[in-house]
Amino acid sequence: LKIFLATANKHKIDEISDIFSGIENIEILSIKDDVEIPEVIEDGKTFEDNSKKKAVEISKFLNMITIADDSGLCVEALNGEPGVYSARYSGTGDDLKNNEKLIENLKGVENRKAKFVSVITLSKPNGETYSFRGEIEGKIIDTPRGNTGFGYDPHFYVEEYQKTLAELPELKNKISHRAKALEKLKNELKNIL
Ligand code: ITT
Repeated sequence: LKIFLATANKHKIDEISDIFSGIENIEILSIKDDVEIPEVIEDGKTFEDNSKKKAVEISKFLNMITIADDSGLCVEALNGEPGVYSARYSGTGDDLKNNEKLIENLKGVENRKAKFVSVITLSKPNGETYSFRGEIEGKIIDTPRGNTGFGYDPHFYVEEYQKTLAELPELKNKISHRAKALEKLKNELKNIL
């Protein structure tokens, strides 16, 4: 069975393919397989809304079972920002600029508590959807550490491992928000399909 992974973010494709590997009879396809997909406007107010929208629109377009991830960083002292606006927080899609803006906005702020959220939605071509949420807690550090992963990873410090997600290449796909959401989907996959 082929499942399409609807994302334009190559880092997500790598992570999700890795987490989802080794499931019998399932083959993951993405834009890396030269499938062209239209852009989906992410105008939802929640991760759930945007995740569903991406999965449903692409599933209908391709007439294929499709999964999508909508994710982001929620910082407690910033009232949950950047949240659903994480990808373009600085007004650009540039990770370094987004990180700069985050650290700027946290200047002098003591409370550094944050979480990553991922909502994974599987949609069937008839529009039936199944959504799963995963979260990981951490704190934002000013000086970036590590060079793996993407996005805000170098600033996201995980207390339990005393490292940022960008310093945990082996572990990230076991402990991340995305891994947790996908784990829930995996457990339900037989019932859903
Ligand atoms: P698609 O919509 O095409 O999937 P995108 O990158 O625009 O790609 P989102 O709208 O879901 O995806 O935005 C997610 C942003 O949240 C991402 O660009 C990062 O800035 C941040 N983010 C999400 N997961 C992350 C992770 O595991 N590590 C670091 N940053 C992450």
